[in-house]
Amino acid sequence: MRTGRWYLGLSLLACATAAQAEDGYRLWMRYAPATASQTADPVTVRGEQTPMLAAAAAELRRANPAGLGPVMLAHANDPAVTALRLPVATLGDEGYLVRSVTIDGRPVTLVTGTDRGILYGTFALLRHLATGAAPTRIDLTSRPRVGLRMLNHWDNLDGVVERGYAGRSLWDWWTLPDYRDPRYTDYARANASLGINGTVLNNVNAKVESLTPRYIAKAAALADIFRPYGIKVYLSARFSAPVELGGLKTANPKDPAVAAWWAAKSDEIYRAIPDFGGFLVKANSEGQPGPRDYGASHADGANMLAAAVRPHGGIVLWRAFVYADTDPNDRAKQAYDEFKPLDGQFAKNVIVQVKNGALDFQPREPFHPLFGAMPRTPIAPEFQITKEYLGFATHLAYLAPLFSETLTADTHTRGHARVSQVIDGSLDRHRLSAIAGVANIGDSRDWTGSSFNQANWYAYGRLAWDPSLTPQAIAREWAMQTFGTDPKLLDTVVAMMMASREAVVDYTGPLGLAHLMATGHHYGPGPWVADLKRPEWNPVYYHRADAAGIGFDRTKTGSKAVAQYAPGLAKLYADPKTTPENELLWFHHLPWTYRMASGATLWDTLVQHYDRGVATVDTLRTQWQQTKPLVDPERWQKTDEFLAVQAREARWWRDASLSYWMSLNNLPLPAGSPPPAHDLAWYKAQTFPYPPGNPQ
Ligand code: BDP
Repeated sequence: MRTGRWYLGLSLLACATAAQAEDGYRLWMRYAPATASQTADPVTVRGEQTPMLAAAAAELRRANPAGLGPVMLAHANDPAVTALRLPVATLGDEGYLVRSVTIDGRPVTLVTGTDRGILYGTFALLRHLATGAAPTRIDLTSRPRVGLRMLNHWDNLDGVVERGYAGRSLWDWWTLPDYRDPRYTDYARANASLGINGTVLNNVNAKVESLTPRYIAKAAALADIFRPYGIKVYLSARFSAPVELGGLKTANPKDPAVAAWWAAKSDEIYRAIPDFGGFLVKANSEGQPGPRDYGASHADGANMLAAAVRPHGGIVLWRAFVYADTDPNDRAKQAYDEFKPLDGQFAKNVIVQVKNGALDFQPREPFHPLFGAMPRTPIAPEFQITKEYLGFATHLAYLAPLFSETLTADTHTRGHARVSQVIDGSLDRHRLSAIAGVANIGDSRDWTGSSFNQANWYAYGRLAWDPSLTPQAIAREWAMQTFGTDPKLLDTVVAMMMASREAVVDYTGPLGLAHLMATGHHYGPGPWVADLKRPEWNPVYYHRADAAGIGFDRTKTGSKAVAQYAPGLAKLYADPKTTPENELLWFHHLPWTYRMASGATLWDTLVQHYDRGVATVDTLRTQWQQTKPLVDPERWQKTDEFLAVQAREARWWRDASLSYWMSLNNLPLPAGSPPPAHDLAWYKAQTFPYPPGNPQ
């Protein structure tokens, strides 16, 4: 008896632990274990059982949400659906309609659309239920605003992820194509749940080997796994491949032999991957080869590749992230200067991919002036989901406010068009539209290196589907699915998320300062760095601080970058009084004693921001403490320890930055603001060999 009870007790304990053990692997798809009262098989699939419908049905069976009752997956043209006269005409290729209906006298939840629509509708239904909706009287309908919703993996073939902070590459190139890690399927499920429909497998700093038959076969294996989840694969292409792989003397895009090489290469890829998406290209940027090496333009290069994939329905995503040390111009102006004149010259299947800001994924940048400036060219924004400049995986920084800030920005072109209207193609009636996010995914058990980093993958996907969703609403639905539905927990977690990005801005570079990070790894502070070989790699190039003032003058007395914006906006940016305060020093060089709208000096205001950043992180820690009884121990503990790191490092950022600014301006700290913990020499002496994600 005693032994029996002991066993029972132990197994109950084991169950409880198993139920509570969470390592983050399941992301936001934490389906509850089935209970006896649930429908044995909740799904019927009408019509042809395509692989995509099978994937959708499998997901429903896996989730088997409590109380849902029977679900029917049926194409919008199925007679059972047409008989219902539902508003399916506007769903397009990917939209869905999910509704509680009666078919043959039986109540069912109908998920309808195309194959893809049904897949996305299935995930929308599961999200709807996981975020607290009642399983009866369901009525959901949505279609994506942007056509190509892509992840860009900066994964190298040796498994190192450039700017990756979540372990090594998820792609085990060595064992592919023979071993198909089940994790690849889980990756596809997670992306499909958000509506992501394309993935670039390899780094934009591309190695030519990814275009060899050996690696094409590996990419084909991944494409096979992703296909039922609606995800196409793309490859980053190295422009010099015809020379390095093909043995040609040149990669000049105007040379017919070069064009023929790419056409043959494309044919070869499409034989292995019939629905291959196309190429992403980083050309003539940071040492990458490109058409400029041959006196040809970016349009010449892009169009030559576009012609190669065009017969197969492929596209080319050509990056506008270009700047040259030979160009004395403000680096933030160079992409616009080079690309704007090419508007109208790109082939129909080319999309120009533009970083959200003109510099490089900073915690805050004004939106890139190319948005709205190339009406004859589809423009895709590129966001960085991985937090190269926002504290890697350790710091909590919820990025939806950053993404959304760009997407909702008023371009002041053609009325007050938002960036989202430019990039979704609606403003200029483009057939193609795309959005790209540099992935934060690696092989770490929780995929992204921290629980809260999962929210950035999630938020990117949700905004790619619908750029008008609010960061707050996305945070709440993510938190509900990730941590649970307790209202106190949700309020706390959402409040933490919503404050977090601004905190990072505050302690790293407030009021429009940018690129103040230390060399190479971009993790800690280095505003003093002035010795790198290219001027525009040095923080001093960006802040231009001296005894008298701080900031980069981009007005007509400076680099004139303001003139790249539409006249209405350029006018606002031209005057410090009408420039948004959070972008002030991006556009203006001002005296330390400049009076802000509040009446306080610029210096005192700057210090207040640093102090506020540190204080906000302290608050995040306190808030997280309150969640302890409501979150499973494993995820709670890791987050708690990371927040302690962030609190320490926010102080480090503040103290190092203030020490440096004070060494220039000799001003005292405002009353109540504590002195830095160390002197400037100490901060300058800190080194961090072998940081993750940093190409060596
Ligand atoms: C910078 C990164 C670098 C990337 C580059 C790019 O530091 O690793 O290769 O962007 O986007 O932010 O190409």
